[in-house]
Amino acid sequence: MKIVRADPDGTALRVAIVVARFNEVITAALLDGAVQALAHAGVADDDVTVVWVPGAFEIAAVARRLALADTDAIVCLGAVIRGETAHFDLVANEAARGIADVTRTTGVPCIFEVLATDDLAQAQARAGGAHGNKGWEAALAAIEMALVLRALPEPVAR
Ligand code: INI
Repeated sequence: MKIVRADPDGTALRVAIVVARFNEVITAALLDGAVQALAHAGVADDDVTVVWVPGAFEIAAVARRLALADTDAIVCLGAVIRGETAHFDLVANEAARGIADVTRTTGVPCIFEVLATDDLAQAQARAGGAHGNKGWEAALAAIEMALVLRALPEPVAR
């Protein structure tokens, strides 16, 4: 039996973080958690690229560009907070779909950490509050996915 399970060792990995400015009070805290987790896991400071984009809707376009460059994994950070219009659903759904598409079409793992919450308090609880920091978790997931994919056999043409 072959079991593939990665240790959270980020040495020699290049990781990008794409972070939305919208709801920056939340996303900056997620970014903080992600950057700390990458350092904790051994990713060199020079191997981390942080790109700010206007909102969650724009994350996928930048993630795609980074995936086509020298990047082993991408952490996508945003916060979509429910308002009174359908904009919430449109932004949250398209961000999710766009980010998943980048992973599917490039093979570079993009970790989806766009919080979608009913209110600011729920977002704060997940950005360094009672529910921890989802940015930290996302960074560790990025390292794990990069290493798991690296440990698997190269794809063959079918
Ligand atoms: N962008 C977010 O990241 N979070 C939100 O909650 C949000 N809301 O609610 O509107 C939001 N909108 C902006 C959107 O991501 C785009 O930047 C904008 O529509 C321009 O394309």
